[in-house]
Amino acid sequence: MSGKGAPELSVRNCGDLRVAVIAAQWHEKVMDGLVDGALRALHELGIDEPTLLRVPGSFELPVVAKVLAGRGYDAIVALGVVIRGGTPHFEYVCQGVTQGLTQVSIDTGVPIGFGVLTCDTEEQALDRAGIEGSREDKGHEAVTAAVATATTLRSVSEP
Ligand code: DLZ
Repeated sequence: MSGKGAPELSVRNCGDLRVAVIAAQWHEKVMDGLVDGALRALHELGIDEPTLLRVPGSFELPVVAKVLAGRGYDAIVALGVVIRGGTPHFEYVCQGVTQGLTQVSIDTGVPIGFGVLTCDTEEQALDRAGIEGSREDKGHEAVTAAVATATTLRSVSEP
């Protein structure tokens, strides 16, 4: 199951990479699907002992990503679900987590798979959670993208 428009990435020789998955806890059913998809993708890639850490909400993902990026991980995968409510909080959480993860990745040079769903409804999120009936599997996609990027970076030798 690959998302509409998402490339079929071929990633090889990555079983020795150190990968951490950080998962928020809001919207449990969707999160369970994202975490399962991420762990399945890692297993398919031969990465069988990833670190899995939970944080309260998506807003807490960047700080943990930053600390892990400084501890030798080759790739990090951030998973979360933010669903629009009746207040501007949605925009602030989405902006904080997106900008935070982007900044951490660029500042540290560690690729971060962006598996944070930002949806108007729970139905939209479930459709992307990689569970039965979903059309997309964003946890799986985020792992593949992060690991593919880490292998690309590893292939570029230092001058
Ligand atoms: C506060 C909040 C709200 C309203 N909605 C979500 C959400 O849909 N998804 C999510 O992951 N987290 C949400 N949070 C919690 C914030 O991410 C954060 O954990 C709190 O503001 C505490 O810092």
